[in-house]
Amino acid sequence: MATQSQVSGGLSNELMQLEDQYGAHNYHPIPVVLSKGEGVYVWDVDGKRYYDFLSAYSAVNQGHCHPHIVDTLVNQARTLTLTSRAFYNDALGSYEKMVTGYFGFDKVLPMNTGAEAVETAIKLCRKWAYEKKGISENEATIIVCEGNFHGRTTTIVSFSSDPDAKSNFGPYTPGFVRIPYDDIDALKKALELPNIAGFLVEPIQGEAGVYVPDENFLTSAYELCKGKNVLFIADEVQTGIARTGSLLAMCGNCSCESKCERQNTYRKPDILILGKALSGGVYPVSAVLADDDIMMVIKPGQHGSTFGGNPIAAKVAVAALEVVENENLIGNARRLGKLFRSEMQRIIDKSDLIVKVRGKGLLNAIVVNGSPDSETAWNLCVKFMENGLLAKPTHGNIIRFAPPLVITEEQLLECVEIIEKTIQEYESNLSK
Ligand code: IF1
Repeated sequence: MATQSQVSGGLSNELMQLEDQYGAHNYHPIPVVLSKGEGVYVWDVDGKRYYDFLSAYSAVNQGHCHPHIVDTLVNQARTLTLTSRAFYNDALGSYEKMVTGYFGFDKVLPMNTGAEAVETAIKLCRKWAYEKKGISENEATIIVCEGNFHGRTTTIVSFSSDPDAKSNFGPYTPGFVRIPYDDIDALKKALELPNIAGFLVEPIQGEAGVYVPDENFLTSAYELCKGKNVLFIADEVQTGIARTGSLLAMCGNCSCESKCERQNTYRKPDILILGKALSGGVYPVSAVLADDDIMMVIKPGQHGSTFGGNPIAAKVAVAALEVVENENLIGNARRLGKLFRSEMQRIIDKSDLIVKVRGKGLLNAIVVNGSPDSETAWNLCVKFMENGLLAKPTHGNIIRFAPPLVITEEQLLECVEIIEKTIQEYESNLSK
């Protein structure tokens, strides 16, 4: 007689096989089939509970299925879902007022996915360059960084340095120049090139492996761009919305009480790109924010999207930001991030398997000893899964840890225990 776990284990396998047979193979997921989420927890089809230490790549900062956000979604879904922008709707204007006030910009252009928002920012920057800066048409160049991840559209992968993201998707969109990340001299040199319109940068490089730049990089880069009348474009799709212990990794123009300790180093980007946790992970919502002298170069009919700025997105985004504010996710991410990194360092100091921890707020990563193409990081994540914690390697030997920002200290320390136990078990098996 098959046991419940064998039966449900069969259910997991059956569901994984469905995806394998009928879905494109554009992902290689950790072998777990999730069916429920609440706060920091997710459950698989067998009813086993896990800590979610990926948060859907920082889209679920507010915790899975946050009641305030889900109730807002359901209520609006029962009222009015989509009008297109051919007409006004009664949710968009108040959302636009709230989000521009919250981040300190004149205007917002609402989109859906992060990549759409990045594409919007590129178009905005180019149009501003031709119509305001006077760069000759079709000559605008945008500086980007090695190791960048800004999405997966053809234009965005055109300037990727990752062969997996880029190869065989050509011909590529011209108009981009790549410099090493966190390299002020390289930026200074690139700014001397002709027709430079903008500098597109992640304040912390997430996918590359949670690379936190030198503490003066963003401020110095901002000042250099200002001096050359080049737009500073901050991609905060992954680092924004309290994830790094500030409202923005750019030391956000916090409207929150708990001013970030880097507040005085804040430089307001010319164009700010948000996504992911702007909806708390319940609906695709992204946004591009800028002041009028930039945003108003786009005239009616020159850009848009069917779902951009729909009533559900507008209401959900307001609710998601209310949760950030009311539950002090900025302060929680900052405080528990420091605790997490110190606990990881304690583990590193007595481990040969893990060599480094880095990050800011609750966007962190550990570096596994060994070559980037070893299976160790993947195998360790499978062991984490068996011990009740879900995480996934970014590139090769780097494991990103990004729990929902609603995590408590007690829950975080329980996760540290799971991580420590798993590493110890893994190392002892290696030594056998
Ligand atoms: C995948 C990575 C993370 C982003 C930044 C724009 C976008 C993303 C800084 C585009 C999206 C997602 C995409 C998702 C996995 C995840 C990811 F591993 F791909 F690189 F987070 F690091 N800017 N990142 O991180 O936003 O269009 O996806 O809404 O493609 O596998 P999107």
